[in-house]
Amino acid sequence: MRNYILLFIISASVLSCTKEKEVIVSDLALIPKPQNIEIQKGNFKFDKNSTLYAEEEFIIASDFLQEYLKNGTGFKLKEETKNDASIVLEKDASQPKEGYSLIVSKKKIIIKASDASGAFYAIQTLRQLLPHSMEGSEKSFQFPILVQSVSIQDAPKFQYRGMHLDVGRHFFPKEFIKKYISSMALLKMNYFHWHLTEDQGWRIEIKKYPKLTSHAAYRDETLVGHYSDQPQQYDGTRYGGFYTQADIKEIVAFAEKHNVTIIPEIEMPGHAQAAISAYPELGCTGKEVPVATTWGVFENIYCPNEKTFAFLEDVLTEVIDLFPGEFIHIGGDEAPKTQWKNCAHCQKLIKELRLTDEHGLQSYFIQRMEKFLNRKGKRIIGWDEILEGGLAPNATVMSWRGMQGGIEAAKAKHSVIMTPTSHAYFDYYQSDSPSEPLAIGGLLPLKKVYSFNPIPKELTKEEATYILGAQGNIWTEYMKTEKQVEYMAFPRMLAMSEVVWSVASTNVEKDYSEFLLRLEPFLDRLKVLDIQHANHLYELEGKVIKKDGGVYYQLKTPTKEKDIFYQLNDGASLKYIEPILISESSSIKSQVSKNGKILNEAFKDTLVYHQAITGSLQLNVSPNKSYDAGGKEALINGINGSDKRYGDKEWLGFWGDDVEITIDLGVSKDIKSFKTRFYNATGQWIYAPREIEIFASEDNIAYALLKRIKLESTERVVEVATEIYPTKKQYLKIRVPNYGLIPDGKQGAGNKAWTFIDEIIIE
Ligand code: TNX
Repeated sequence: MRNYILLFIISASVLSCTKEKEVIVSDLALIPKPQNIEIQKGNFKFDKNSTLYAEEEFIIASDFLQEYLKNGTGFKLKEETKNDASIVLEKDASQPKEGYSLIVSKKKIIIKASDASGAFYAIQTLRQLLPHSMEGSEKSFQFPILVQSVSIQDAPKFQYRGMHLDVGRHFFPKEFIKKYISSMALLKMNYFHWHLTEDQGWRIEIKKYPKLTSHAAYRDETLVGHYSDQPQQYDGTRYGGFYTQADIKEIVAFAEKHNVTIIPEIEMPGHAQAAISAYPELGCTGKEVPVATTWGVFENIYCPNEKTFAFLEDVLTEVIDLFPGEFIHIGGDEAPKTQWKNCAHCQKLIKELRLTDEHGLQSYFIQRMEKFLNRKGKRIIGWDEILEGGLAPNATVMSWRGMQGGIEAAKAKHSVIMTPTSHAYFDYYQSDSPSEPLAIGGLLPLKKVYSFNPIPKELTKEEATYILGAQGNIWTEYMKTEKQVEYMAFPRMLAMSEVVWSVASTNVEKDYSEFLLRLEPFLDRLKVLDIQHANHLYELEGKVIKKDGGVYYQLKTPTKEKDIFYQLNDGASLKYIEPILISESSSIKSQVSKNGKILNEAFKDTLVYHQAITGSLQLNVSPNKSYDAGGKEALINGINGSDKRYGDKEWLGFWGDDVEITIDLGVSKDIKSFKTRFYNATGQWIYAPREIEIFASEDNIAYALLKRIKLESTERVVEVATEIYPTKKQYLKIRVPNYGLIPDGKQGAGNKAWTFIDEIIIE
């Protein structure tokens, strides 16, 4: 049961005498949404006579408020006794961990918290109740400010509310890191996962190993365009940068004042080519290698020899001194074992330690580093590959290849942070629009982030307590500038803040549109903060629905109070009122407007009215839950998926399964041709099948093979189109065997490949 009020409307009778505008919760535009809000009548008048009392323990909260007011208004609150102050931050041991109560009344603003985090978050809520124009630093804001009277009781859902940033692929200066951390604080997020070392650059000064910064922090040049563009081209420009230990201390102190803990990541044993480039003895071949200039997974990984362990212990000793937080991330992902397989020392070690294989050796590597870090009072986090070959005893697992790693780890009573590619990879596209800037691939629209539930159904209540929370990841292969990072981070980070803070949604459709009501005004706050953000709020969603044997096209726009206009087959522009009946192949163009003003680019959809559209379909396995947004019917709804993004609701994704699709056309029909499409994105582990088979039947029992088609194309979208010797049948069966395990040398080698299937067109 939700114990907060969604849309609390002040009673009409009160309003009619005061003529005040109705205030509803969404007007307050608070993100993440507090657990419980009750709006009261009236306002608190905030002016130069307002005074402050704050308990000593709440110094980060009171300092933040004073600093904030000084920037926005040029004014600081005078301190007063608890009784006389108009803004009071007091200790109340009955408040939940990191939670608070905030009561704004005509006379006072009273904040109660049991810990410093709670008090800090109360101030962030108060900040969001103040006009967004105060976020500016012109000191020009005019008093008095009327703050809405309200009573808020709030606490986070998860203790881990994270954002990640990869500074290895592209380097971002100190000031930007601070800006990123301060936007996390505004959203009550508390862990900044700082990915500091990569194949393409080492970014943290280590005094004992100066070549890590003089050499490993720079690459000769960088790939231009997308990794899959052929031929590959490079910019010929040296690129790099790093943080000095002084920079890091400054950032850590800044983060502390924003109630954010930094988790540094020092990758091992993979993603280590830059370090090996500086110190070739850390690799198994001893050969010189360049700092990587392209993206992907590299075979030059640390060799598990004593030199490497001494190096890593030295590095981590300096890292520990810089970062006071409990966690150190040691990576553990994407470490191809080719060199370990061919290295005499590694093979000897496997025998000596009685390990089964190279995975066991990786596990030995991580466990040894864990022991070292545990002795120093630190806990390790690793990507979910650290499950392979045996999990280090106290490790926390970051589940990125879906939720499965997290499920396994939680069942084994290990702490888990959920950050699956399907819902947490903010380097994926956020819209299907052709005008989106180049990104790595995939599709992760805002709504999908919002719909994320970090607690998988597979876990019992007890097991679920091991899920510490979730995190949004920003990998920066395709983000060269600060503005680009912000564009990818916002507004998805706002949705993620709600996933980890607020009560989980039980009705995504309803709650998402309420979230958008708060998001629209919140974007003005981001603007004043000079934070770039994407805006796809006015994009239309088209959906085919089938009713009483008819096919209809439904249009939806997620925000309220908008009109939709559409043109069917370039006909007259009509206002959209209800789903449109479709009886032939059609094109539909639509646009959103508010008060006559058009808000978005025209959205175009094409519907192929084919033989199977009125039929039904069965699958032998369900598509993966992360890629089944359109339901199985999406395969015969007349609409093709995007050419560029496999994550839309038209593509169905299957992980490792052999798929069998049975289509019932309803009655026997003349079948003359068959068309479908598969996706290839090896960087995302997606492979078109090697062959498919098409069968037909009249009774759904005896099937005859119509065609076996070999697929060899490596194009992003593999089109299958084949004529069929005309045959009159009611049922079709399509067999799509999975590609198999991902071959060596490719990203995700050894894992199961994904299969993505688009519309099946029968004519
Ligand atoms: C996989 S997530 C990676 C990163 C890439 C990212 C791109 C993870 C542990 N490894 O190295 O940047 O995909 O989406």
